[in-house]
Amino acid sequence: PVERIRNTLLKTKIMSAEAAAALIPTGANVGMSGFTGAGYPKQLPAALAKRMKHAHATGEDFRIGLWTGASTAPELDGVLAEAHGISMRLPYQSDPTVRKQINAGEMQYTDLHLSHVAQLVWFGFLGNLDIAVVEVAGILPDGRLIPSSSVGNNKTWIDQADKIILEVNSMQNMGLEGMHDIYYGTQLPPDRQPIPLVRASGRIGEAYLRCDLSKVIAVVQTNQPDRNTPFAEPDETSQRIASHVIDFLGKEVKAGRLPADLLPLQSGVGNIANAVLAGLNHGPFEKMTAYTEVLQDGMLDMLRSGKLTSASATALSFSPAALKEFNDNIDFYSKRIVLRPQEISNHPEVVRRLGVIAMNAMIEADIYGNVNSTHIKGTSIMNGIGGSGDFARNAFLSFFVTPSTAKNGAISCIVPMVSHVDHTEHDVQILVTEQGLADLRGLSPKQRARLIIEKCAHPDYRPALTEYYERALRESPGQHTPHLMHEALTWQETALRVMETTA
Ligand code: 0RQ
Repeated sequence: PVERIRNTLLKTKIMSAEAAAALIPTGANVGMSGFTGAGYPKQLPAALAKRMKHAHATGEDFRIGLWTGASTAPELDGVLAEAHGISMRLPYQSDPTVRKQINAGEMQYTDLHLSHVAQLVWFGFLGNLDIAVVEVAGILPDGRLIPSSSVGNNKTWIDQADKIILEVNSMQNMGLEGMHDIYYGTQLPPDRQPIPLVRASGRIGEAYLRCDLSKVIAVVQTNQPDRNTPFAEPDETSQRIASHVIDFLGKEVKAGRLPADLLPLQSGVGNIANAVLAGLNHGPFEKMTAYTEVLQDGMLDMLRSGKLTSASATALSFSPAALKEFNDNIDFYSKRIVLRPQEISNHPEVVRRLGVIAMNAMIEADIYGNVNSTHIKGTSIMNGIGGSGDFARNAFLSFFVTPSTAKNGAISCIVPMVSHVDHTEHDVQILVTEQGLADLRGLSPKQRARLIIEKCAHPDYRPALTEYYERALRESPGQHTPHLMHEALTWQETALRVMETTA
């Protein structure tokens, strides 16, 4: 087998996960690697959770601030939450136990735009980063690190943390070497310079993470795969949403507003996103590119078929079948994929320069085009804003997609007023449900309302939404964004009762 740890000093730091976990004190802020189930440490968190449980059993408090790239996996978020060991979580999560503890008020959660996290740490706005725990694929003789299946915030964790623990995962393909582009040109204001990336596939950095070896306190060896959750085959709803999006893009090309090979694609995670990508893979557009956050199965298929010539992302999040395809053909894919730090993959400056086509999922939208991506009925978090805001505000075209109803039709995803706003009407250009597509570009609030109800709402809810809107037109004191303020959120209360009775 390939020798993964080739630096002599770091060889002397090899120890068990238990011994490394013993070096993390209670109250520490710990920056761990991991982005959408890729490249997270797999053994150290379990050993740390064991220590936490032991401390709690003897009446001691033992909790850490846990910072990551984005969501991780049961072996990280899951075990630490089960041990009641996370006091503060940021910036994005999707773990059921974490979510439960946040919504029960036991865990603090700071939901941040993913492109912001690194700079907030550099600015000193989040407090001191005590320890970095980062999975890598290998260590070069000179101590530089071969990044793993995600980059996320690892550059910042390694640069900013007082101490570093490395998990070297021999399950990660050594063919990952060279696929990364770690940009070291970011400065702090007032000395910032333009980020010199002018093509989605461009390279502006280095293939390795630099590492101050004197900060490394432990090296742990693991041999475990990433989370790799399978995808469901796109259902009819997802396919209908996908076909509305693809028809729209075709019309934009015809109208001369988009080039025939489109502009770099960004797509959120989940089954609708995959259905759109599957649709594009069989659609009319050729030689597309991607400038996205997470590279999922759909984009891998498009690279394979040649529809997509290159893809830039910060993480690889594959099903087991796609991972096998990736590993078996890594030489092919490594020429076409660039993995970057999330501050670059999601950077507003770059997203705006490249003219990215952004497609993200939502929980609900209101009749004026405000979008809620994060909250259930205003008070409970689902996952977080992730990168959706980084892309939506700065994109060339910004789509938000959802089925028109949730909970088997019992709840309308188009409502008079959203219960929480992540993307304001100013950042939302195109809303799509299986019912249809509302192109909101250039429209006033009142023009938007008519179109959203007509094109996106489910027929079962259209009459009630129309009735609300028409009464608002008659009774609202302001006629720019007509609302009945005492009534606008009653749809949320009704939905909450539906959810309570069906739970
Ligand atoms: O709940 O599983 O308990 O039934 O919300 O909804 O339809 O399964 O959709 O998994 O694609 O998630 C917006 C949450 C959609 C996701 C969101 C309930 C529904 C279900 C999930 P159950 P679906 P998805 C790049 C970009 C923000 C981050 C982002 C997300 C659950 O896409 O987190 O965009 N996005 N990042 O039943 C009550 C409604 C509801 C509702 C849905 N109106 N009322 N419940 N649900 N609509 C990626 C990253 O940044 C990492």
